[in-house]
Amino acid sequence: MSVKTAEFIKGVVGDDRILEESKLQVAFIGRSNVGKSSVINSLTGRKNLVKSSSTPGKTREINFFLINEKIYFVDLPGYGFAKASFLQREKIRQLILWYLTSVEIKNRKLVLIIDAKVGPTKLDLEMIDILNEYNHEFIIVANKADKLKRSERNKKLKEISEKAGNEETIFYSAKSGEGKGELSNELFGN
Ligand SMILES: Nc1nc2c(ncn2[C@@H]2O[C@H](COP(=O)(O)OP(=O)(O)OP(=O)(O)O)[C@@H](O)[C@H]2O)c(=O)[nH]1
Ligand SMILES: [Mg+2]
Repeated sequence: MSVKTAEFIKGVVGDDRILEESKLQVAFIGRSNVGKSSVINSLTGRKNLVKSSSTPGKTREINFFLINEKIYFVDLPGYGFAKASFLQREKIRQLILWYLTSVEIKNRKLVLIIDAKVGPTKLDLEMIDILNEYNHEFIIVANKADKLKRSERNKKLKEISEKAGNEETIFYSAKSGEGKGELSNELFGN
């Protein structure tokens, strides 16, 4: 996909008319610090569209970015930020659940981002259970693939499909740009 325009629209923490719009929403879900914001930046070719940071747990809202005036990229807050209080974590969990179960959304695609080197964690597997429970199809993006040796890849892919089910998995690196074409093709057919 060639990105001509990309702009931040708003952060959402509850009911909002933006959910009901007919535009496609591509939502990025994943653990805190797994690289959701970085993946959005690399996919759109905008270095600073979304703030990424080495301090995890910064994103507390569901952030909507409008791409080419027709598709929303949705940056969800990360789950499992260890340093957050129980209440903060619970709030984020509820917000993610609310987005996933929102019936107003007409047209969406879900991208679950996991760490390529770490593989699916317990929390990732819980998220996969939730996605399956609500019959949501999703693509798995194994980000930070630059940390993997070529020789480790097949083993990792096997581990991911054994633990996470046979979802489509794409090795990705927001750092090197690996996987951009494949993910874009998977989402938009180009
Ligand atoms: N090596 C490597 N580092 C990455 C990659 N993607 C992201 N990072 C780093 O991982 C850290 C977290 O990235 P973010 O994009 O902020 O992660 P996030 O999932 O949006 O985090 P929260 O908003 O806190 O949930 C940053 O230090 C990034 O530079 C990647 O592909 N490779
Ligand atoms: Mg983020």
